[in-house]
Amino acid sequence: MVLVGYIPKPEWCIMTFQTASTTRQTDMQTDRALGEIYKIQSQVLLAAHEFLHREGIVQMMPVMLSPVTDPLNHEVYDASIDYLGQKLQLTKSMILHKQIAIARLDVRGIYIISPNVRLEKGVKSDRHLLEFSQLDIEIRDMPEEDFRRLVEGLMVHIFSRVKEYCEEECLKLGIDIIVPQAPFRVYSSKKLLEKYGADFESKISQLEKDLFWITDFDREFYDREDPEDKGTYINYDLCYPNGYGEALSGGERDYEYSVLVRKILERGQDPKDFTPYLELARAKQLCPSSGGGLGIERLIRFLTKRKHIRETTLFPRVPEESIIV
Ligand code: ASN
Repeated sequence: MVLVGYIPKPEWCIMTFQTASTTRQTDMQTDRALGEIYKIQSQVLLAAHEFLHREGIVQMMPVMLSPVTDPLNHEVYDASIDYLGQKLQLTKSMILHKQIAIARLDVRGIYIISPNVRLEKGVKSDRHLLEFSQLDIEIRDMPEEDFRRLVEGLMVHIFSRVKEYCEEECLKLGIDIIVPQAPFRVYSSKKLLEKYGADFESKISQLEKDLFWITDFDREFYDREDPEDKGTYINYDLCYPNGYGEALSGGERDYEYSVLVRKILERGQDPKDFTPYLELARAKQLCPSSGGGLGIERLIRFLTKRKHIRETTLFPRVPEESIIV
């Protein structure tokens, strides 16, 4: 039995490389498009490391098991295991650990390339995976505007590098890289909601021609609420144009114990589910910071103009589909 033979070959790939030989040996299939996509992904990661290293931001390794993780702003199936009587959750995002780390370490900022597991409920979309990678960044004492400038620099650097160093791969995939123009346009979510209704993010993404920001979302408890203007949130999403949707989400953070507990309760969550994190907040072991997480597969999908996010990975975990290998 040859295992690779059991990976179904997506139709898009056969179509793209109809004339190319897809057989290396009689029983072994190669995937030409994915090979080019992974070469581009390698360049993306190299460029991200280079940019963040130059900025004095330090890489940490991901945490995969913990009694606490991101509550998210939507419901997912439970992804926890029992280890010797302790309930440990698979990481949904590194947010809580980022906040703990940035307060503990004497560094300007940290980043992690982290696997995230989110067992989505009833999600039908071309940009969700149950398991994906997030480039998660957190910078100490940084106002949101400075963080957005940093991310703009990061994106311009990544796109420029891919354009310069992946000419051959882009040609084979039939794509053209357009380097975004910073500063990116900024929209407020409240104004977009008035104009386009609940589905505003996807509507504005279809209309825009370059990367853009949307600010001020009422979502997870850790994103900072303006203390002078309750109901206003100092957070943001970075979005791709041409309908590709969200790229990064993040914000300034709340870090004071009483504020965090109030916001957890306001969201109908149980402070007990966050005990180790809240204990650190109570002991004043959290600090002001800004950060965000950039979805790697979504970035690759946008750069390589793939229709579905599944086309960016050899081992897609697509909501409501069984996992082959
Ligand atoms: N990584 C995001 C952040 O830094 C959180 C998330 O992915 N839910 O805010």
